[in-house]
Amino acid sequence: MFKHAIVRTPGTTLTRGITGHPELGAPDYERALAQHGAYIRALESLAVEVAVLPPLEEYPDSCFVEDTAVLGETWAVITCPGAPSRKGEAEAILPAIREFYPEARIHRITAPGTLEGGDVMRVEDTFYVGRSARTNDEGIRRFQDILKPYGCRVVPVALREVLHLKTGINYLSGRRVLVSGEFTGHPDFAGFERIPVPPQEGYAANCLWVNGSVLVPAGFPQTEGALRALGYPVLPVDTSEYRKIDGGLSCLSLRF
Ligand code: CIR
Repeated sequence: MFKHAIVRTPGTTLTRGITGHPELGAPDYERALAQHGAYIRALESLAVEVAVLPPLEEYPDSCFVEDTAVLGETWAVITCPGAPSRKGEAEAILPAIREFYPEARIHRITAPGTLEGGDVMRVEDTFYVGRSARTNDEGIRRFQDILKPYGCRVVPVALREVLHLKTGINYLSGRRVLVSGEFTGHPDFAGFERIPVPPQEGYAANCLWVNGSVLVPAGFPQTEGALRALGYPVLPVDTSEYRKIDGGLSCLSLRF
């Protein structure tokens, strides 16, 4: 169960967020704000208390708070984002983390290590970590050292196509994962029940399991139908403006 979430309101500079898909155009700020509000309400409807942080105009991608920390029940890890323009976001999330965790349980990934939370997928006490353009071996090693005393296991996963691990695979519950592209047949996840999203709905692999329900990006009927058929209550949430800068449902919050 998640009791809390932390989100950050996007700033107007969101329109300059990093993107691998410039052909989609820049996000519409007003629409992005409205979508952010609806996202918060969806989490609240699932009994999650949401802490909303103020915009950080100097960091265009700072609404994607998931990348700045990894949060367990009793510990927190502040990451070291691999994207140069996002490095300062890690320091900026600290005050919010201190509201929930004692200093001795707040750990840090430091340079030359890099790690972004979008590369970390938790399955109970195992943390799968994508080795990506944003997360390097040193970052994964450091993450492993931090988590070991807490009895958690870290499994590195090499990525080929996606930005972050959770761009292409997300844990639902009951050893079930939603997968797209390279994860459809990935050997590291052979022990899971894999729910494939069709190639034209690849973006919807980034769904978010929250307290028994699943938030699904709006506009992906086959994925939505597959989840409903599995018995999950489904909440469609429109993330069209975040998609333009490679963001999805999970990136927009830290949940714990
Ligand atoms: C970036 O490239 O860093 C942002 N435009 C998107 C971050 C998405 N975050 C995530 O998947 N966890």
